[in-house]
Amino acid sequence: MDLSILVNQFNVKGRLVTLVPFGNGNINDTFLAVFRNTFTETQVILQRVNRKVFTQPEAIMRNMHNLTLHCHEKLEADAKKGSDDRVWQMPRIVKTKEGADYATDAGGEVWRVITRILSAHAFDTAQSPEHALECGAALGHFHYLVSDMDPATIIDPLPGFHITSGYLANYDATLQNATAREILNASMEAKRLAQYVEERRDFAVSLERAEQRGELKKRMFHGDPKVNNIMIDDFTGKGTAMIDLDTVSPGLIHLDVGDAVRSICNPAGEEELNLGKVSFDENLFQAFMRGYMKEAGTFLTDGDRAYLYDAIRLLPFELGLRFFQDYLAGDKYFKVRQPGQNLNRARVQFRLCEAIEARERSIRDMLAKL
Ligand code: GN1
Ligand code: MG
Repeated sequence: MDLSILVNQFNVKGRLVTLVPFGNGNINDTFLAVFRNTFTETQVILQRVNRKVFTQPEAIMRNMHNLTLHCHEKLEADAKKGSDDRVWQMPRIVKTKEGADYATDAGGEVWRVITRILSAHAFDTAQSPEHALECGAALGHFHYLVSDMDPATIIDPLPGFHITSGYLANYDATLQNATAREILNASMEAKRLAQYVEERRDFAVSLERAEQRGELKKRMFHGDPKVNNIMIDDFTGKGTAMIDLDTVSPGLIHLDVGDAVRSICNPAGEEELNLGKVSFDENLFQAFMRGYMKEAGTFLTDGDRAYLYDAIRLLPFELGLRFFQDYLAGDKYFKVRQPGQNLNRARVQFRLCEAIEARERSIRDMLAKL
């Protein structure tokens, strides 16, 4: 179906004047739609929910409905109190003209429209320690927002998401396939990465084990708090909203901290080709953690703190493994613009994991001082 006909099914004031691809997401297809009337304009985000990844798109939309219901109420109550130094925001669902949360096209694809957070931007890499600090504050505030949400109102959006043992099993299963083995054996870099995985199998399950022993408890988490999912106010440089809310569900908040750190503290970003430029920037790390602790420090338990280093080391490993498995399986999960892109993404994450391992002492010291 033509996208302009589709977006016109939603309840937005004015006439559609622009509809263009938007952002750098690896999963959903995202567009910016601008509607204008005589006096002003409204900008909204149109998204096709990727059904190959989110096999129950209706559940995703139900979750978003319940999440925004909870958070908007809390945000507005806080705004009334006036104790914050800013207006924290969260996008809302724009309903169809029939009053539904999403539209389904003739091919069964699920489309939604959400509001765009205006006068704010997200970046693909951390711009400065100040930016990293604001990313930390935004994640911490998000954890505060969802901390009292009833987990029963959320349907698991992606069973097995962030269970590293599952990704290892998936990787092993992929390597049972002859084509995958051929891809692996065709490249020195791929073989080097396979060796890298072998050396870390035990460590990869350390958080799962701690959770099984009862040392760590699930709470509501974001699931994908990378730097380009954190909106920064254009006028103040302060964090204003977390976006990309599909994976919000009960999980270990460590994983959010680890995921944010792996994306914020590597100034080269996820697509760098030159591994010499991939690094773990301790200034950005320190700033991020300071911002995070300011908003969320009070609800971290001793157990949480004890496993923060492991989470920071784990997330780049896990994401590298996911990219690598997808490369070997023929790029079925993460969108690619060129062949070999998922292999390179894996190289970057494993390099970052190495940089973290090399700085273990100073990272642990820094965490102990928080
Ligand atoms: C995916 O869609 P996007 O780009 O925000 C992925 C994350 C990864 C990220 C890496 C549902 O997120 O887990 O960290 O790519 N999301 C899902 O860029 O798998
Ligand atoms: Mg995402």
